[in-house]
Amino acid sequence: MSNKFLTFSGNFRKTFALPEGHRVQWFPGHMQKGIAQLLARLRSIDCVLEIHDARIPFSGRTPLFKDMMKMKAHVLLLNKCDLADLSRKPDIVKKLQKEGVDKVLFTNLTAGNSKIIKHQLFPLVVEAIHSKPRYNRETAEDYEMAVIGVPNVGKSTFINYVRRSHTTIKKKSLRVGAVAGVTKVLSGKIRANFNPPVFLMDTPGILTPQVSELEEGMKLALCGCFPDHVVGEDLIADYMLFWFNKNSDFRYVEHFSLPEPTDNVKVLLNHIAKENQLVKRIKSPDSREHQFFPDYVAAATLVLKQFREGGLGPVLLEDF
Ligand SMILES: Nc1nc2c(ncn2[C@@H]2O[C@H](COP(=O)(O)OP(=O)(O)OP(=O)(O)O)[C@@H](O)[C@H]2O)c(=O)[nH]1
Ligand SMILES: [Mg+2]
Repeated sequence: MSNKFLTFSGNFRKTFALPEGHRVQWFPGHMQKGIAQLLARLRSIDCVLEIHDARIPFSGRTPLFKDMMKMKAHVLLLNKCDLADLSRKPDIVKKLQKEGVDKVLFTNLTAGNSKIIKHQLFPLVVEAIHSKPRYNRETAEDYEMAVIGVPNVGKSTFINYVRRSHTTIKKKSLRVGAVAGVTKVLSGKIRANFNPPVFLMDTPGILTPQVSELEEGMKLALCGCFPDHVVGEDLIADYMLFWFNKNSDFRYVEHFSLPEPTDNVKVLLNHIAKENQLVKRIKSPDSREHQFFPDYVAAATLVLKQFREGGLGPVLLEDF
């Protein structure tokens, strides 16, 4: 954290609010369909492997997944650790345990070789499976897992990674992408290991139809779990600014070469638009001449890209 502004006595907002009429909500038809398909296949699944973003270990996990956790063996993978501040990892693990999540792994799927996936994943999954009744699958020798989670947390990347590193199968990789909603349908069984025999099933990212807590929704949006236009690029950038200021964390000032901290997102976006010559040309209806304005959406898109690529350093977007 940059110390230079630690004594800055700006009058920052204490709470975050959206302008009237704005909501953080995204529940397209493919999610509803995905839930129905997933529930229909649940009988043949031994374990749900939930992937979530390590920057928000407690926020935004869909209630449906918490219910599934009670019925099926469950392992939580907190992914994108390269972007997360994990200096309080033992506290995170403890809090998750209190919430009933006792099998957690921390992963970074951009690293070429994950020792955690190589050595810890399958033993933990097998342990989880044998700690719960398997009912109709009691005598099955293979293990079938559904990879579930909110959008854009790395579910498809994980399956590609495991298949590549644990098998010799040369098949086309699943489609992945840095935007929410790339996978829209459940996949078939994908072999992910020979011994023990493990099959994975990819699923579309699923959100709750109604996000009840505004900040929880904004954290998901900041981590890219919604398409940006659904919430608004400038509003997400505003939440980022709010969060940094609230935590007296002024890394953004240095990173974006601002003269000092600000609680006004327009100041930040104006500055970025100017520095990067991001302008919008609009024809005046009266004079029919072109007028030039800072392009706030383009500036906010740039801010979010840098945040999500880790340009501002690792973060943990939780208060606990
Ligand atoms: N920095 C970082 N990026 C990751 C990691 N794992 C996956 N990604 C990136 O995250 C983005 C989303 O990955 P996907 O695998 O498509 O995510 P998904 O959960 O399948 O997303 P949906 O299909 O939309 O639900 C891609 O740009 C990946 O390259 C990670 O550990 N660290
Ligand atoms: Mg996917």
